[in-house]
Amino acid sequence: MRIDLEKLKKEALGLISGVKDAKALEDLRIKYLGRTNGELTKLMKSLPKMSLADRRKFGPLLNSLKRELEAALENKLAALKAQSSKLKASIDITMPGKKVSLGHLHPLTMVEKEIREIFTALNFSIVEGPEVESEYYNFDALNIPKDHPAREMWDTFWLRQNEQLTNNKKQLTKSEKLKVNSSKLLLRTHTSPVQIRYMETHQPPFQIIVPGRVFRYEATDVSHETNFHQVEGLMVGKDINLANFKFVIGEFFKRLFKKNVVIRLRPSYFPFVEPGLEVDVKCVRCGGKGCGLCKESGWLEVMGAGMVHPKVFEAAGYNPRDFRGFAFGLGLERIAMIKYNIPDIRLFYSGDLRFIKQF
Ligand code: YSA
Repeated sequence: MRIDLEKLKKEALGLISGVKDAKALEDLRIKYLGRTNGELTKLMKSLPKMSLADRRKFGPLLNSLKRELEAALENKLAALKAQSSKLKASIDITMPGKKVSLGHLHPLTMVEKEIREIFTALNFSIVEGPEVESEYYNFDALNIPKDHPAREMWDTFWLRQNEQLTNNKKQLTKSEKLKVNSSKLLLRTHTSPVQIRYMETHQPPFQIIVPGRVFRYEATDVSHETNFHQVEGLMVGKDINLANFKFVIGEFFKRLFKKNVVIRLRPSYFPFVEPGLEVDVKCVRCGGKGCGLCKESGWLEVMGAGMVHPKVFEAAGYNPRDFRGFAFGLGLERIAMIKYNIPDIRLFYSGDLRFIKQF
């Protein structure tokens, strides 16, 4: 009995002193001094069954252990309370909180989103196409024949010949074989191949835009990247003409730059349009007087465009006598640079947070 009491005392005092919170302390009180099942309580309850000699011996010992445990519990509770109020006092609730910086969209994503919204409001549908493209769609079907000097306008990243495509040739139809034969794979150099892909499977009238990533094997500088984005536009119907084009892009630029914009169309050459055009807008910063943004010219070059070439309609399976249409292609980075006054295209992909956080 003597040994048991010593062990109980040592164990209980050890546990009480190691306790970290009031709840655990209360659990210990119940474990040892709980009214029905407390370990010490049970020993005290067994006193009446003991012999007189044992009662005289153990009664005082049990009582003194009970007082000792009660005192230890009380002291520990006081210590825990003091500790928690000290902790509370060290939190200064008048201090300003830490600023949580929220993420946001990349400026290119913001401009692309805005362009999508504007054209959707003008009743255009949004279409996408593959980034790995065949030579057929990227060049041939767009009236850019092999070995034609015009092809040099688009410096190309070529991919290794796709063996699967050539192995499967036997199962292809005659017209599919024709495409595959001329189809080395490449990273598309512009979004124009989606014009052909869309017309192959849809009948006019329709109007679409095609936002997407394009790739060019060329040196980078302030206005050129090897990996950039374009937005293609295509509207085809029975009697679409350049006046329709002028209205649509006039409306587009007015909504994008949130002011009236003066547009200038200049003759240009792209093999997939006739006539071909270059579109300029009067400098949105200086209003045409000449500044750093427009390189003192008063005008900003914003897109290539034109009336769809009959050969492109033919390649897509249309009779060119039946339909007319306009097409255009703009560089997303260049538009974002004008809109946000960004001096160097390479900033978009620099990952520099000082740049990104400004938007
Ligand atoms: C023209 C007529 C159409 O009917 C339809 C589309 C086009 C556009 C044509 N497919 C094209 O790619 N023309 S382009 O070579 O002059 O590029 C279009 C736009 O992409 C340019 O006006 C420019 O804003 C942007 N761009 C071209 N090369 C770039 C570039 N942006 C960044 N880095 C480059 N390396």
